[in-house]
Amino acid sequence: MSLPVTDTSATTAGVRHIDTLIIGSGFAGLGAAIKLTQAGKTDFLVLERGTDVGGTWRDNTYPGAACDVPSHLYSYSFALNPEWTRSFSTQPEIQKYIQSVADKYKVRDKHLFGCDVQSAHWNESTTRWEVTTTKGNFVAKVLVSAVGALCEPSLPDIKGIEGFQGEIFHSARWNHDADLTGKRVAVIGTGASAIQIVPAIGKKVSHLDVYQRTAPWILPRADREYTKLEHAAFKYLPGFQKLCRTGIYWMRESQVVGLAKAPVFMKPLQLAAERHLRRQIKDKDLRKKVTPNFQIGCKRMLISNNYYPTLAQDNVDLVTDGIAEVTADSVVSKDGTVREVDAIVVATGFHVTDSPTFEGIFGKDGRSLADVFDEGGQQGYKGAAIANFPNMFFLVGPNTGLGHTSMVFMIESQLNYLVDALQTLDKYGIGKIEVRQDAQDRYNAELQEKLSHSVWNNGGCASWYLDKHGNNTTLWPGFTFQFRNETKRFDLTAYDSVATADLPAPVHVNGKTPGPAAIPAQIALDDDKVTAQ
Ligand code: N01
Repeated sequence: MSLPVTDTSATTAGVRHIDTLIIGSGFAGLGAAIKLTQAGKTDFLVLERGTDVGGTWRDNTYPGAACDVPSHLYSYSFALNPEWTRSFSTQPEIQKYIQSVADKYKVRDKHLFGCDVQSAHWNESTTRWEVTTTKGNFVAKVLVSAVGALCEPSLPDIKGIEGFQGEIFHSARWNHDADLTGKRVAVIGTGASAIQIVPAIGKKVSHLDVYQRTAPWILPRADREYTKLEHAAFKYLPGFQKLCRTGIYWMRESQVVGLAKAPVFMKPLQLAAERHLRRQIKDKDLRKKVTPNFQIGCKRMLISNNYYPTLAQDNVDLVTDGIAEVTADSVVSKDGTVREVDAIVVATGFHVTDSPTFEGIFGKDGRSLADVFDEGGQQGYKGAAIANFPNMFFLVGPNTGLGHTSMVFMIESQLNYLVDALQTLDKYGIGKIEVRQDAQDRYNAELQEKLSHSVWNNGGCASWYLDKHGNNTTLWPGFTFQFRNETKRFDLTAYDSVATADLPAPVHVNGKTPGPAAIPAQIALDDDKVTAQ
């Protein structure tokens, strides 16, 4: 097993003991490594199944991959990048940025790459997480999940698809060895990934069939390269880049009113999308096919200037009849038409509310996270903790997703909360902490009440924002600055906590006996901290 250079964990009988284990090194896990280091913590490790940092931006290398949030906002506030070449960065540039941040903050040696976490079990008698990975076993006091929502590709359950003899791959697992030049290609799906892939390959393939189940709303993409003068200003004019970032932030934030509070205010955006469609597609039949049948914002709003024109190309067909089956060399639509293809690109999204990752994490009562979510829906507290899973914190947990702006902003809010939580455990010598079920229930009742007014719940669409119970367990129903305020400080009163000294069995961590036992009574009375009541 290869150990990181500065690994400080103790090993007993092949099991490594460590204070905090972080799973995943995308924006969230990498940010956690940086913030924990800055907070003076050294006894932690990031387990990453890939061979590099970057998460979804490392994995999604499909042609045309780019961000639909402007770069100046889609970056860490503590690591602004004056080098962005354009307003909406492409995947290679974002991945390069993430790598440069890992280098700048010198946290690569806190990572164990190529380490796939297979299971994590909470042991109530030792009050430790027992974690099994492809690179050995760990025992940790605190487990942090930073696995992200868009990491497990969701494959369509289509009759015969496993028997297809040509090239077939998911958008997030692009096969760069498969040359699509001059080939007949089918793209299944018309979500955020597909609408970038279709224009990127539309001219090089001989024929392209795009299989659409639901037409998405698409807005113009105000993308352009930055000028030399702008670059100089980002670099040398103090505060200029921050000012741009702030401007983008508030422009984006203004969409929350329509998305989350009063969907009627989405009308101007829908009119803009309708105008975009009319301008770019002249053919009446095609126009009809690509006109969505739900309110804008209900599903993720997409932005593209070249998707519609690609659909209008002679070598491209938009198929809306639904897929009946896939044979060895063709896709058969429900009207019986057989379309022969050499390759299929599966752009059907991700397991968001039913991620396989949840199946391997077992809480206090032995139930897996998948079982808990399956029964009650994906519920948590402030996206950071889940009842029955002590000493575990989440980054990009339930109801922290967004439909309008940068996830990095939400991640940084969660990092504030995480660091304050870990410091609170240290400060008061807490050995075990678990969010109270009543606090979590109250929190979720409030969330669902707010979401009941949103376009995501009322816009007339089916989306991955909603789970199988019909609850929206993915999105934050308000302004992101509200989330920032709610997560500024760790609110101990929403948790049941036990001092290390009061735990039933003596716990030995890395050869050290954990610190002070008394959790001051006034904590429970500190109104300032009672944000969940
Ligand atoms: O996935 P999706 P994605 N048969 O779930 C269709 C982020 N992202 O990878 O709408 C046929 O959105 C499905 O149809 P329907 C962003 O948050 C960001 O595109 O369910 N079709 C849909 O059209 C985004 O929301 C960026 O009826 C099937 C598509 O496949 C998230 O990632 C870029 C099907 C899936 O769309 C996911 O985006 C890319 C089936 N059996 C991604 N199953 C940017 O920043 C599903 N579909 C630009």
